Amino acid sequence: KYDKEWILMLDDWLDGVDGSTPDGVLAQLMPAGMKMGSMAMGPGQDDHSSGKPASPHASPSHKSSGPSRVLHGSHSQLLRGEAGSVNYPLYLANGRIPTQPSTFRCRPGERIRLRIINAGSETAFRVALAGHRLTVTHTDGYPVQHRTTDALLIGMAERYDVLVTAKDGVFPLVALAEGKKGQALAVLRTDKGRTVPPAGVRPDELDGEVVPARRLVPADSVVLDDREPDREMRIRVTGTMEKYDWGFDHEQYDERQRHPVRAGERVRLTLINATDMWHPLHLHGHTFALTGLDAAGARKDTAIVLPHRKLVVDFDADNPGLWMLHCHNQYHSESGMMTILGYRK
Ligand SMILES: [Cu+2]
Repeated sequence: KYDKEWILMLDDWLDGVDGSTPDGVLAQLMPAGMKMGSMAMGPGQDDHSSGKPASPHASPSHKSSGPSRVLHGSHSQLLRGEAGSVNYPLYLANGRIPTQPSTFRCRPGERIRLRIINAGSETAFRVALAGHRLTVTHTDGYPVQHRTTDALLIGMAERYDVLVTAKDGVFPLVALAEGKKGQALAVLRTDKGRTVPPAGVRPDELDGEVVPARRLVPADSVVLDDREPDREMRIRVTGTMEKYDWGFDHEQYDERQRHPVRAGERVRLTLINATDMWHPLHLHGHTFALTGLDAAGARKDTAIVLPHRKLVVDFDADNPGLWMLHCHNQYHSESGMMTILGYRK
């Protein structure tokens, strides 16, 4: 039970800042002379209704524009390597920059359900609320057994719900751009004063305990029942920052690709990260269970796989159709790290 709900939407932003565009930054990330024909989801390329494949040549909107946003040598201990390849001028919490943060007001002692969404394109956020511990109750919309933590690391498209009981005062909620320079800020306030935390404030909790998704235990109501897989699917996550050739099994996305399943099957999907970078991998249309050591793990639809590690998830094929499996690093997916799960008749 809770008294109030506080939704926190986190974002990384460059579109329109000093002439930058996401497509322009993608062009900066690609090695010179590389064609962009594998891109299928960009604006101006929605000519699929004509039956023609997307143009193999970069359209004018894909010319690099604005200053270089390419980030070299970022490092994150939590992400076991480079955190990202794009340096953002702005990190936002509920659409606001840190010098003009949004404020959530409540009374001391009230219990708040905080729903945190990483809507960014290329940034993991490490999130903490000064002076408070977080009680994690849900991830990606599915309940877990309550677990307290100081901070959470949230990949692109991941969602976490946490409970906090408000203390009395003014408390910065900081979303650190993990391994990058900058942060997003929002403020929890119970008093009537006018003080605003400085934009660069860094609560101690950010350097405290960070519970990863694999340590969460699903609530009894959503535990995936114990069942042997009918089908095992192994996919390698491939590509390098230098070539910017992100893909699965060394192939860039093609809309004819199919990873077949049949309705009714229990599927075990193993994603082997053969790259030097982490990826937030997302499956549409299903909610998988992380596989734990001796029991099914938390239910999720997006999960972080660290460099040279694997992510093993189980799901029930119970939603016939064609479903995207892709990296939720938008620049990775646009450069080819997408494929399709397809139900067989
Ligand atoms: Cu990726």
